[in-house]
Amino acid sequence: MSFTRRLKEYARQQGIPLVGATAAHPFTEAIETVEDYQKRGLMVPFVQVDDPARYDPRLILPGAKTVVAVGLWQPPPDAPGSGVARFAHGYDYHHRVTGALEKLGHFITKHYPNAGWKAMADTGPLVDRTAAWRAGLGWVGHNCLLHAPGLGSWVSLGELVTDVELEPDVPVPSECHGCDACRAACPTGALVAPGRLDASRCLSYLTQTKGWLPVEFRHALGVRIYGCDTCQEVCPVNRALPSARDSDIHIPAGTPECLPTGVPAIPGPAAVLGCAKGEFAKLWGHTAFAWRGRQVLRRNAAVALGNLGDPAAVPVLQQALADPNPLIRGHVAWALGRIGGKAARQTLERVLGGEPDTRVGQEIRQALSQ
Ligand code: B12
Repeated sequence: MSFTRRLKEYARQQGIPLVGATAAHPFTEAIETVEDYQKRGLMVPFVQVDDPARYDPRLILPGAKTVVAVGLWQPPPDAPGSGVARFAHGYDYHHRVTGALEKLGHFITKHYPNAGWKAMADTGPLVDRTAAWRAGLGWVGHNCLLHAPGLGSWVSLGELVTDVELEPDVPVPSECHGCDACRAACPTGALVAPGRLDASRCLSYLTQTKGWLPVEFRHALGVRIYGCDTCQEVCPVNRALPSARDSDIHIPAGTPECLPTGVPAIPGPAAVLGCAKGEFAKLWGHTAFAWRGRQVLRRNAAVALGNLGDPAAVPVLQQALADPNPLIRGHVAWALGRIGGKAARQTLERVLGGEPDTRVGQEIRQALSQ
């Protein structure tokens, strides 16, 4: 058996459902995609698009010959409707995917003691979806997501760059027939063209970004606290997947990096908003949303409570209106305005005179005028 096949066999034994290899050539598809984004005036947030290492594995590891891409399954959440998107449930996928890749790296070292390798899962400069597509893990749909046969787009990606030469895989043919259900369902029309996302309108981006949420998107955010799955949930390829995949995915005991377990259930928005400083890291330090910090999540939770419109949330919002952070007070004021009713209104009127922050004052006045 060739070393490539042994490596793949080992990956499967370790509970890694998707693994493939591609030559460490420049990522021309990603370069073309980014150039098109720039032509359209669309930003790609959180990454440095002009970093040449994003598109060339040889700049990450001198003498690189192969990129090994892996994908880990994102099981359906234990707590559906929590407002947290599927990729962010359970243990942080950055650690799980990197852990899985490191296993493969050690396997390579065992057979080639002088081999060089570097593992990354959204933690290095490379474009993960291009690596996965080239390595034959799946095809890229109109919603920009990589869909793997049998698992759909519910996969977290990462790759390992190595100077060992492995047999390359070939890209799999696309099963996206351009129905555009994803583009039609996007609540803010962020999928401006097939495979092109205006991140500034994307609800996933908005839940992850710092600062004040633009008022025009607050309704559309609904109960989302972190991420958005709408363009994946409506995809007919994802919908055709069997609902429970556990029996199909071989995850042996002792491979915690391949299965998210043991993380406390994500509670509703009231608990997130009320979460004390010391509690946040204790409860959610292991998740993929912890990096964004407590205040952004609390801001989103305030908006979610407003959108739920349940007057039972007024007491928790009243309390948060005394928060030292103006960002929280401002979004809480918006939520109280959206819930409306006598108690919410009286609370807003009571705090208006004493509010020291101009922006929060504006939010309160706007909320009262609703
Ligand atoms: C920035 C970023 C975002 C931004 C912008 C997303 C965007 N569309 O560019 C925001 C915050 C909005 C975001 C949101 C989400 N993200 Co994000 N994000 C990233 C990040 C860090 C970089 C993406 C990037 O470089 N974009 C620029 C363009 C060039 O690259 P790309 O869109 O990733 O890939 C394109 C090219 O590779 C090209 N391409 C690939 N193969 C081919 C083949 C041919 C022939 C051609 C022509 C082109 C082509 O088309 C791809 C699709 O546009 C990656 C991690 C990483 N380091 O790569 C995660 C990543 C893309 N995100 C991921 C996830 C899960 C999400 C969300 C689903 C999270 C959620 N539930 O809320 C949403 C989905 C939004 C969407 N519809 O895309 C996963 C995707 C997994 C998958 N199955 O595809 C990644 C890979 C993280 C990971 N390691 O698992 N994300």
